[in-house]
Amino acid sequence: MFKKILIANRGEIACRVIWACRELGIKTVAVHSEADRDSLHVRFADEAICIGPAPSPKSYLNIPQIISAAEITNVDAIHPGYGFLSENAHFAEVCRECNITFIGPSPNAIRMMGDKSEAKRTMKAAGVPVTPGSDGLIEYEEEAVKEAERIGYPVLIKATAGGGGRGMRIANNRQELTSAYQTARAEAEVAFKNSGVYIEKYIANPRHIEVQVLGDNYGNVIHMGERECSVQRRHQKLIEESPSPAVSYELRQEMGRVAVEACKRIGYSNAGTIEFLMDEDGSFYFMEMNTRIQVEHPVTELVTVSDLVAAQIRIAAGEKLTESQDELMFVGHAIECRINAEDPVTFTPSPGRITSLNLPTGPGVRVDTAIYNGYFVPPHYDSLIAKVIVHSRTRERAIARMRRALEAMVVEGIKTTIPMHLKILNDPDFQSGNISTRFMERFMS
Ligand code: MV4
Repeated sequence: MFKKILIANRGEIACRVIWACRELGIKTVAVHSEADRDSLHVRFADEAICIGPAPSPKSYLNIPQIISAAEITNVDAIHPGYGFLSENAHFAEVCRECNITFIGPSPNAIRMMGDKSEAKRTMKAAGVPVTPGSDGLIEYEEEAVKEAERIGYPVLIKATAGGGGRGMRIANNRQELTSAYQTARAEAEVAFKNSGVYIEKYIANPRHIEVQVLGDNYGNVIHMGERECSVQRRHQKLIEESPSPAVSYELRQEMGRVAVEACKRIGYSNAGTIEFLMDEDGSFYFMEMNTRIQVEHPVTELVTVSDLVAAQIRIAAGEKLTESQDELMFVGHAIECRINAEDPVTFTPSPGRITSLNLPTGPGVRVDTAIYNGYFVPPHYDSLIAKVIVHSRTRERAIARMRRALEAMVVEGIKTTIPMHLKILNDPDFQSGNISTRFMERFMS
């Protein structure tokens, strides 16, 4: 097992990784920007090193600085958390060259899944259902026209270097296709310096459902069920839950089976997430694969009684998966609300000092956070300040528990999205599980 790990991240996920390391008896090294001197991850780590000024390109994305910190402190491994360098294949390669274990999948797996068109082709070849569309990149407009006619309008042009909703253009007919294709290409070139695009059938009102997978270095892969992530705004998830109210036992078996089969075929190791679009008729299609631990991993941890971060570390250290698919149990229902330092109506960021704080506790309530009373929420980073996660026997009870928890939560001095969450929890469509990726559009109007 590793003796010492460097955490190349900040905020709640850096703390989450430190907790896992402490339980495993592993020493920790925090890295931080000048704006994060007073952060909890710095205080709770055994050692801390300042790696640069507040802007992330100069600190949390600064590979030479992070590698230097790792060499000075003589760590065995680096945990990248989510965001920042977590899906940077080059960084994973640099770690390998420096004899530091990158806690995540191989550089090749990261690179392959980072190219959305290649990821889709790989998944299709591995037997995963994919949205009808082009088999690879579309090089000419005539090709786009031909494909669109074959699959039928409306179609979506997607940037292969995109993902997470960036670089997509819809075309409802032949007239719209020309500009959709040209704009998508031009935008992709500017945004990603890669103009590659592919085309697929547009699914009008889908759910976002993702399957958690875990693979070790010996070819063993298990799935840990699905997460329903349809409640989002501008591709930022707001609420996630497990199980999905739209997924039956049989559908879970089927989605899990294809996810595991695909990971075995590509030799995937460590934690990963396969994202699906689910149609109103229950058919599901591969969308993207995330090769990192995700923000919403706690809902899976609660329903499977597991520790995904500890599992990531054990796998990276060369241990075998300890549980087989048959041994894994799913218990009850978990919901996560992401609490952001934002105006709950306009969603504009609200950094500043926290002048009063009460975090919810009690049966079935977990809070993943790095804030404390008197903490200054810096303006330089993502506005996520806490994740409130509840667990109960049923979805209905989990919703009641979340409402109770959020009503007891006090964060003064900054605006937060707590009032928005309470409103969603009271919505009849949310309560009946009648949600899709368009839920927030309806909800806001
Ligand atoms: C789609 C789609 C409909 N049809 N693909 C958005 C994020 C990126 N990963 C892919 N996305 C979508 N792809 C087809 N063929 C609709 C979306 C989409 C979406 C997906 C998941 C969650 C929220 C979303 C919001 C708008 C659009």
